[in-house]
Amino acid sequence: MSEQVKKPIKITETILRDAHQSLIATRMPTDFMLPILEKMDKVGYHSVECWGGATFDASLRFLKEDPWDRLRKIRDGFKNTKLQMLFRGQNILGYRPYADDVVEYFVQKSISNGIDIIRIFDCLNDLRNLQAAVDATNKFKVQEGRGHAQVALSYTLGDAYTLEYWTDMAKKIEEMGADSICIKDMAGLLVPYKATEMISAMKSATKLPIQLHTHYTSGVASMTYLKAVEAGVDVIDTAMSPFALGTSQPATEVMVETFKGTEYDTGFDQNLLAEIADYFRPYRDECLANGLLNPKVMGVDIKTLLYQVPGGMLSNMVSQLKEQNAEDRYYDVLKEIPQVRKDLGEPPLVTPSSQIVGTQAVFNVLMGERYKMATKETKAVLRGEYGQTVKPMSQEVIDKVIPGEERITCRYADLLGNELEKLESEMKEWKQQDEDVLSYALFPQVAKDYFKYRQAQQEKVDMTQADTTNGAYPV
Ligand SMILES: [Mn+2]
Repeated sequence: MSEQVKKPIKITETILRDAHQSLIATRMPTDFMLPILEKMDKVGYHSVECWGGATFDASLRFLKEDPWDRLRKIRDGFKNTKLQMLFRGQNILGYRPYADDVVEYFVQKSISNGIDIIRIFDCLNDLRNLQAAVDATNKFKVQEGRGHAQVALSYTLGDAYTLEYWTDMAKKIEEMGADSICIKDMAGLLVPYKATEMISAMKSATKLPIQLHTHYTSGVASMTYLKAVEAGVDVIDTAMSPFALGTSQPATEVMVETFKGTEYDTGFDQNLLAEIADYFRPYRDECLANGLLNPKVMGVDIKTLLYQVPGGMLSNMVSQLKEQNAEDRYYDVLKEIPQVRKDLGEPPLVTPSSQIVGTQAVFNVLMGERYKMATKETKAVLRGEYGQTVKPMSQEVIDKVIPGEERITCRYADLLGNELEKLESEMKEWKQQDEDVLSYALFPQVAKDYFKYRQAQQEKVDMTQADTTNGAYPV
């Protein structure tokens, strides 16, 4: 027998970002992370995902932490391991499209503060919404000697999403100057044998490394990774066991053990991983005890597979129906979702398209007539402001919701003037570091509240002097 060719599977650890975002609403504080970084740095991870997504918002809003400070501290802790972040294309880490000057500046500051790999996605898979961030990464890679642009495709099911669609996208991503591709399966819809087909097809379409990101929500994720690895995927995303499974990722230790002794052996030290898990486990217990971690999210949610709707979107929908005293319409709304999705050009369901489709479906059902009322966001999607969808949108719905209005076919950001200067002038009284303008750009009110809190801390405001009703914060 010929000697086995070694092809160790690479691992991105998500416990500092997606795992706690998915399980405990992104509440893990920086001070808890820092003592374990030195050990994590010795594992040999391909990268550690630690920033982006909701971490930025939650740091400022709930933890009263500067997200930039978190990034710099994590960078200091990882001497050998690459740091990775998630980036919402033209929406950066926020919820609206930004002008290119803000996108470019954000990328520059992310890299200079410590990020190596930027994973960039768009909720419609409109690659035009990713180009500015990819170009900026490539530009600062040259300047900073660090930076990797990974383009993520939001994985979804539907007529339009054939193997040809995915492989065609892979070729375009290669052409646009990305360093790697991620298949981002936010709802856990990619089942094991489909992963074999998908990864094989992608590998023959592009030379770029391919990373797979999924969630355990529907219960198939570790089997999907096994088939994907056998089909040649280069990197998988996993989370240390105390914050794995459920709505999070498959467990790091389990995947490492699965490939031990095979050509895909990671070579990771299980004893070291066990020491790291020991550090996180008491915190998991604490989160279970204080209710931050709800045991409900740890099970298998098979509705995800039945309705192809991400878990987060279902819980949003339930709370919207509750507010209207219409919980009995749950299944009507579930049935309405595919119709709305079709009307809007069959987009993937990921932030923010998931919320837009879900909310419109609730409106359609509760009003008793389709599109009798349309949300601001539904109108914006129909006007083309979020980008181009894979299938055409319904002309009938366009005529009903935005009659006579002009629709956009260009990239929306091309219509936006530069924004940085205006943002700088709005927040200059609070500015203590260059990065503050970017925090303000993403979350103006939340950032301002944080800046006030920071100032109060620095001025050592005494509890007895603090004007709590007007929002001044004691130390
Ligand atoms: Mn995710």
